[in-house]
Amino acid sequence: MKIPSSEITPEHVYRNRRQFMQAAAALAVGAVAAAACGSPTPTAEPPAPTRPAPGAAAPPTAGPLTDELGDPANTFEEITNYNNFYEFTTDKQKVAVLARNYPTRPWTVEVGGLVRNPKTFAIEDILSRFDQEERIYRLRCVEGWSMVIPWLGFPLRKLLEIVEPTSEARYVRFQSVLDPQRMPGQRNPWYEWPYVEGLRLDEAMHDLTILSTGLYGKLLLPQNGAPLRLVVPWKYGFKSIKSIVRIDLVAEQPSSLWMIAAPHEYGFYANVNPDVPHPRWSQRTERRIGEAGRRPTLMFNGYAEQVAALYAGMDLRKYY
Ligand SMILES: Nc1nc2c(c(=O)[nH]1)N[C@H]1C(S)=C(S)[C@@H](COP(=O)(O)O)O[C@H]1N2
Ligand SMILES: [Mo]
Repeated sequence: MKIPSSEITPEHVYRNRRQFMQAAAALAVGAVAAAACGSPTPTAEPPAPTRPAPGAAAPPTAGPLTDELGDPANTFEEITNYNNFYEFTTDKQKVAVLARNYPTRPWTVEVGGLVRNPKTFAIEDILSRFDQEERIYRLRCVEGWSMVIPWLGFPLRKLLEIVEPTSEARYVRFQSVLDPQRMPGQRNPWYEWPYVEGLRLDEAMHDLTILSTGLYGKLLLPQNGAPLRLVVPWKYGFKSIKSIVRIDLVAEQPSSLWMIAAPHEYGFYANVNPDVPHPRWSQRTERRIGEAGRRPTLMFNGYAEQVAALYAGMDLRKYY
């Protein structure tokens, strides 16, 4: 299935159609999943956007596409052409091209470890089983840039509830695909592949923590971590691991790729915090992609009200 570029929804159309899309998202993604099931050819292309039937009443006009602070979403172009995905390259502007034909079908995600009900999910199963909601989140990279991204996804909690963590489970460990044949960056010996990340179980169960399958109402493109990636909006972007193939419930705090590569620079928590500098630069400000100048970085990336309680009593300079 090849979609001509004329089929890719221009953003202003997406913005106006958004309320309709929100209602239709679950259905639309479900339909795509069904189609992918019957199709022998894997495709890295996004599905055609769902349109109202010809002659149907125009969808209600949605407000501007902004986050809850009123800041506009970054453009689809920006979000899909400025990426960190070290499996391909460390050059943010070349990830999109190098990842373009990365096959994301067939794809399965094994969920196991300390659970009563280990399960392997096919991506089609994930797309049809969980209602896909839109979440407009800020993404703040530890390097000091940020974007506002309209993700499509579902709370990680819903998947974890299905596998039933046992009482010994304290952390969740996530693993990206290992594929050095197709991922040139994985031949770089500076990093311990595959990419691994982790969350404390209560962080993983928090409602803001989602598994994302799409953005701007379309399935994820490879550069954004298709077909399934984590999004934890109050943590630095590197926690939001892409192209997940394995999720384990574990008793001990997992070590991430970044903790192993540079332990004094990257800790397990990685909560966005303007008061805790990176050893090599300040975290007080950030550059919003598409904006001139810099803006102040917000505690927990602006989600303090929702998540500060998770860290009550912890010294955030020590648990960085
Ligand atoms: N597997 C994997 N996941 C990853 C990365 C990576 O290199 N490999 N980079 C991280 C970093 S540093 C950031 S800032 C975000 C960027 O996500 P985006 O390209 O979708 O904006 O992905 C994160 N997830
Ligand atoms: Mo990042």
